[in-house]
Amino acid sequence: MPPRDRFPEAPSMSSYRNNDLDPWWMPFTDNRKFKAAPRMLVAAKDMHYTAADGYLVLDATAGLWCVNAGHARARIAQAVGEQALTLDFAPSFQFGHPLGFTLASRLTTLLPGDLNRIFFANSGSEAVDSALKIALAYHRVTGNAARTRLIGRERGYHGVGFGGISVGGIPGNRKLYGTMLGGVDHLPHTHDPSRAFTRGQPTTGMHLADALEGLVALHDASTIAAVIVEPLAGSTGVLPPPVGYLQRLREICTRHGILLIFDEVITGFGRLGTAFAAERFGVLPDMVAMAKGLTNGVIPMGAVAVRQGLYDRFLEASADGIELPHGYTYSGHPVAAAAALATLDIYREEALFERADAISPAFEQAVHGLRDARHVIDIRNLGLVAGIELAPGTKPGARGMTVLQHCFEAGLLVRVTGDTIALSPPLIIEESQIDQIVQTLRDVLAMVD
Ligand code: PXG
Ligand code: PLP
Repeated sequence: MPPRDRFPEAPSMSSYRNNDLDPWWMPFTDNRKFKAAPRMLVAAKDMHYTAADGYLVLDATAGLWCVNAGHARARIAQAVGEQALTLDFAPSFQFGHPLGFTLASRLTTLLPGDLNRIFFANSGSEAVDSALKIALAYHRVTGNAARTRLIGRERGYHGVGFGGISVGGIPGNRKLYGTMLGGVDHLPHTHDPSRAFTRGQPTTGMHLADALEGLVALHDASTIAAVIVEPLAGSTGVLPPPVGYLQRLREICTRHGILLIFDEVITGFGRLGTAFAAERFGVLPDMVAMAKGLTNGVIPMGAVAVRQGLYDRFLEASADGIELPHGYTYSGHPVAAAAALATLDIYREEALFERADAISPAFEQAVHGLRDARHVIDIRNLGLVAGIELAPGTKPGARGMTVLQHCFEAGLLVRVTGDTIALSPPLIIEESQIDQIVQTLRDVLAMVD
């Protein structure tokens, strides 16, 4: 990185002055504030973005938890370009193309157990909605039409479709949107503030899975279709699962004929040091939703992996005709499939999942070094993800946003969720860059109110 003033004036944005920023209604953004003082990114390579003023910004969040192999990888870019010139688009309703089948096969080799049937979508939200629909339809075609309830969890994030916000547990993402899906209930979240500064998985809290027995008692198992959880809750502040919790959920679901869906949109593709969290925790869910790292963020793509038995029941139930009336125009898009295959090649050849695992002790040690930094009230971590929770300032989230702004000016991209700083760097990160992240955060925390 070129030497630079750690806390310069906000970027001048001179090259953008004449642009009209109004038309783009930006997602999950305070549009008024952003457009008054835009944080503009114009280029990216490996571990860094280039801000509009030309200075480098170390990417501590892999974009939005998706650029696991680092930015602007030539191999992916070439695969995308070549595919767009070879077969730019092909319908996947009643037609196929080779790359879609190749990618589905490759994915099954990364997934545990018999999670070997792949349904393609274009984002995590679509993957989640697809998984929820498959769960409902599965019970219907197997003669359990009363199993229509879906169970999510408080502090869960499952994207922004109506299914995802219904099972999701973030009040702010739900309250503007009416009644959502009916018949949804939620498990309690697993965060325990009395366990602040726990390294890795908390050793207490497994019993929180038993709340599912309570919901079964309340609603009766015969009405419950599926439980969906993030193995590690990412968006709501990095909440690693208590030891034994996911195993317990699996046992209860199995006992009652309830499908278990892991939403691995963040935890998939090496974030926790294995291909999927299901492997790391040794728990086999019935479906896995994935997106983000699937294509290294280069082209949008999501997918649901389904255990073979579920798929087989659909085929048995429909002697002929379409067994699952569901799909997107861009399901299995050839250019996205090409991006995904090139991404998986990089993950394999550079052993990036193993690399994430190998570097995670140093990452844990470094981030927990911020324990005595100003405002810090908790630090949580697992694999290559960490949450650094700050005491709230004048109002919830305000201090988090101030930190994000100062970090950006100091050449560091972080993500904040409320007052928790979330770190999820590309898996190619070097130890010296981990040190830079921690030092910049320490400096910023010392100066913000
Ligand atoms: N499930 C999970 C577990 C996610 O983390 C989605 C579904 C939805 O994916 P799409 O591709 O539709 O956005 C996600 C997405 C953040 C942040 O900083 C997290 C996500 C997206 C944007 C920001 O917390 N996760
Ligand atoms: N709306 C209209 C009018 C459509 O014709 C379609 C698809 O054909 C959609 C929405 C759904 O779009 P997608 O398949 O890209 O999700």
